[in-house]
Amino acid sequence: MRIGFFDSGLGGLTVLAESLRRLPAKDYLYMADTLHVPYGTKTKEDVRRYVLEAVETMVGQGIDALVVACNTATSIAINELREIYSMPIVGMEPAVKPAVEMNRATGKRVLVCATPLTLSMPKYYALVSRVDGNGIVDSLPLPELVDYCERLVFDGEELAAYFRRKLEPFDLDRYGIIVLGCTHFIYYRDALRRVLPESIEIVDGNAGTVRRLAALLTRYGISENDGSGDVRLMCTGGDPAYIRKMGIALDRARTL
Ligand code: DGN
Repeated sequence: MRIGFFDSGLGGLTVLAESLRRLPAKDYLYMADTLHVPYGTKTKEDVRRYVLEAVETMVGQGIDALVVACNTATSIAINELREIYSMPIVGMEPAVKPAVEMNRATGKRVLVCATPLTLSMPKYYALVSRVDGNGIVDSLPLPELVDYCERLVFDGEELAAYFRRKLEPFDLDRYGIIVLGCTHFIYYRDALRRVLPESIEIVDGNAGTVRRLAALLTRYGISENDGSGDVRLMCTGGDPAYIRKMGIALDRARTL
C-alpha cells in the first residue's frame, strides 16, 4: 500500500515529513511537478491541467491514496480528482479556522500567507467567509518565497530583508497569528520567527492534513503498518539534479 504525495516542487516534502513521523511504516511516492513549478503565479486552467497529468503519472506508478500536498493545486483540482479516482484523497487548506478560533479570546487579527492563486480562489473566499464572522482575517501573497525555497535558500539577510519588506505595511502589534497557507512556506518558520514580534504565533495545516489522512485510511480499512517505510522521490522531467535537491529538502523538512 503506497501513499502518493504531490506538489509543484519542494513544499509538499514538509507534509511528507509530517507523515513519516506519524505513519512511518507506510510506503511513499513523492512527485514534484518540476517542469511547471511555481504554480502560484500561473493560470487556473494551466494548473488544473498540470495537476491532472501529474496525478495520472503517479497512478500509473501505483498509489493507493493521494495527498495533494499543495494548497494551490488543492484549491483548483481537488474536486475533480475526487470525481476521477476512488482512492482516498486528502488536500491542503490554509489553517484559517483554527487560527480564528485561537484568536477569539485575544481580539487580535490573523494574517494568512499563501500564493496569489490560492488567495484568489473561490475556495479561499468561501473558507474565510465561513469562519471569519468578525472580519479579522487579512491575506498576504508571498510568491517569491516559493522561488527562495526552490533555490534551497532557507535563511540569511536577503530573506530577512524580504520578510521585513513584505510585512512593513502591517501593524504587527494588531496580529496574533500568522497562517502559513502554502507548503513551501513551512521551511521558513524559524526565519519568520526572527523578524516577527514574539507574541505572534505561526500556524500551518500540515499536522491536521496528516491526521485527516490517517483517519481516512482507517475509514477505508487500510492498516497503518502494512509498508516498509520506503520513500521514492520523482519529478516531472526526471532531472537527477532535482531529485538530489528533493533529498536535501526532505532531510531539512524532517528537522522542522
Ligand atoms: N506548495 C504550493 C502550495 O502549497 O500552494 C504552491 C507553490 C507554488 O507552486 N507556487
